[in-house]
Amino acid sequence: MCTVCGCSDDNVKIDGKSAAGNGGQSHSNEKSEEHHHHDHHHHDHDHDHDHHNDHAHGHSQHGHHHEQHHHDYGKGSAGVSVPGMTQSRLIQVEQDILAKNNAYAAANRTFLANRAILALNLLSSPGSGKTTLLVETIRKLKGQHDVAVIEGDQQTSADAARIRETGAPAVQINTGKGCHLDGHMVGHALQDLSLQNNSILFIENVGNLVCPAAFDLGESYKVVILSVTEGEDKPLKYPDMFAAADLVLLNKIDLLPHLDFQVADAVANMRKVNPAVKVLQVSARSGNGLDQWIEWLKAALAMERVGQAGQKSHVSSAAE
Ligand SMILES: Nc1nc2c(ncn2[C@@H]2O[C@H](COP(=O)(O)OP(=O)(O)OP(=O)(O)O)[C@@H](O)[C@H]2O)c(=O)[nH]1
Ligand SMILES: [Mg+2]
Repeated sequence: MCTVCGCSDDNVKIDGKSAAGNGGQSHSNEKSEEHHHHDHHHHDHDHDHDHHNDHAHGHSQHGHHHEQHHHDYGKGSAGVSVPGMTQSRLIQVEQDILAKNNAYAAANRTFLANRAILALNLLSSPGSGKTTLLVETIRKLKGQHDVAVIEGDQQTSADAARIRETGAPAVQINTGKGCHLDGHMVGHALQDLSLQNNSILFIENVGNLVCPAAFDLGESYKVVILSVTEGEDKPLKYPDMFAAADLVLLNKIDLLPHLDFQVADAVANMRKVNPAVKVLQVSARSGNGLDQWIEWLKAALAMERVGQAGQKSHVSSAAE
């Protein structure tokens, strides 16, 4: 969440052009305002008791009391800790940020639904294979479905360039210090793409297993990619991301013979935080499992078309 990571949208660029002055989505003011009060507030970690005592105790009596060195800064009601901010103020700031984001996301969702566009928010840690998977997916869909891509990264337009090589249109959003895409940025990018009705829009989020989970972009589904090199424990360590997933793609399965990664354990961990989540095993490198993913996409796209029909019968005006 932004209140923890300190990310800001001050330096957002869409296809290299500044997206500054972006209508109140920035929360940096709220943060800096808090910093002015820094000296006057006592932080209220009720769990943050005198750790020096714990330290001394652990070593003098038993030597290896590692559990006593566990400081849980997520135990407060806000689920996070920021020096100088009370838990209730933190909750208020987060609610304000997310309410603004949700309004932009809702507008995006209406825009997309009116065109029966299937929009997928692709989320993962850096390097788990989002862009590689997209390139291979676009190749497989070529001639069958229109595809467009919004690429999110802190810096560079390298991923948008990789997508454009396939012939699909792509817009690059650079988030600067920001660690996630938000509804406002995606709304701008939607205007820059000439999207076809009943097409597929892939939104590659910034590589990060934490912050992007909280930000609705107006997508139809969140697809989380976990690669087998990252370890089976990731769903337990980053539960918010896996809890938000509609589909998990377990990527790089071509590497399994070289690793001691246990697929069954990884899936069991995903189910602990998201009991109903669908999991597909794929390799963007070898192409293994990609046909199932393509089938999932086609089914979701068909649903989108039905959704549009259902919505149109209830909506009399074409207003957005
Ligand atoms: N062996 C193997 N390598 C893969 C696979 N998919 C991606 N890679 C490699 O993993 C590396 C990272 O892939 P990217 O597609 O750039 O990953 P990403 O998630 O888009 O990365 P960021 O955009 O930086 O977050 C590249 O070297 C890819 O070639 C796969 O299925 N198997
Ligand atoms: Mg990428």
